[in-house]
Amino acid sequence: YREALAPGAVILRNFARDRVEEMAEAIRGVLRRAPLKAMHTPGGLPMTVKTSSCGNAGWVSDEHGYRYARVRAHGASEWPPIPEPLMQLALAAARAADYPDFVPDFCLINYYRPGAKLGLHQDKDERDPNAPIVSLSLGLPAEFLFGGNERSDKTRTVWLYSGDVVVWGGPSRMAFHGVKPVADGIDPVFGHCRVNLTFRKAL
Ligand code: MD3
Ligand code: FE
Repeated sequence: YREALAPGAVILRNFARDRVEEMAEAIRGVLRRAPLKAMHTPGGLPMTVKTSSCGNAGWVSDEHGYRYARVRAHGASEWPPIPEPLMQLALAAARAADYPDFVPDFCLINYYRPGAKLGLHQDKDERDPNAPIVSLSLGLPAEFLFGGNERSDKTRTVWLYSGDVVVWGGPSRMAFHGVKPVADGIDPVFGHCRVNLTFRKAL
């Protein structure tokens, strides 16, 4: 089930297939404490993807730009810890993709209703550019776009299905990528939505 996608990037097809319901339960727990929000792009437009966070930071986007906001040292945090089943899955996936030392401190939850999409972008707000990103797709399938290190580089598309994991590191870590508008459908566990989790070393 291991597919090489690009140098440093590997798809682990169905890696979480037997744990989709367990993942759904863990995500519901996070969202009760940290509800989904539609962030705005730095240009002021609302994003069609809603987000929440867990771990030692929260991802924030507004008119000041994109950034990670740390968990406050004192008082209640807005962001719950990464649930243990999610953390274990991320560690196992990183190991399977030959990144045995990867330990994420943050997980971004992206929630797509049909029609939601993510424009072509790079993930470059994380402190350690050598750490990979582990991504888990759940719910409705999505057509994922990825290109090269320049926005103008040719892009390829790949379908990602519920339970698929992709690990992005090495020369692929700064590749441009995005998600085409999600088509409507019904997933047996997630219904009319797609959820993507990205585990990162953010701080
Ligand atoms: C390729 N999320 O949250 S995950 C994001 O499906 C994001 O919600 C997408 O891009 C989603 O930033 C894609 C796959 C992914 C994550 C990080 C990458 C692909 C990547 C970093 C570098 C190259
Ligand atoms: Fe991204």
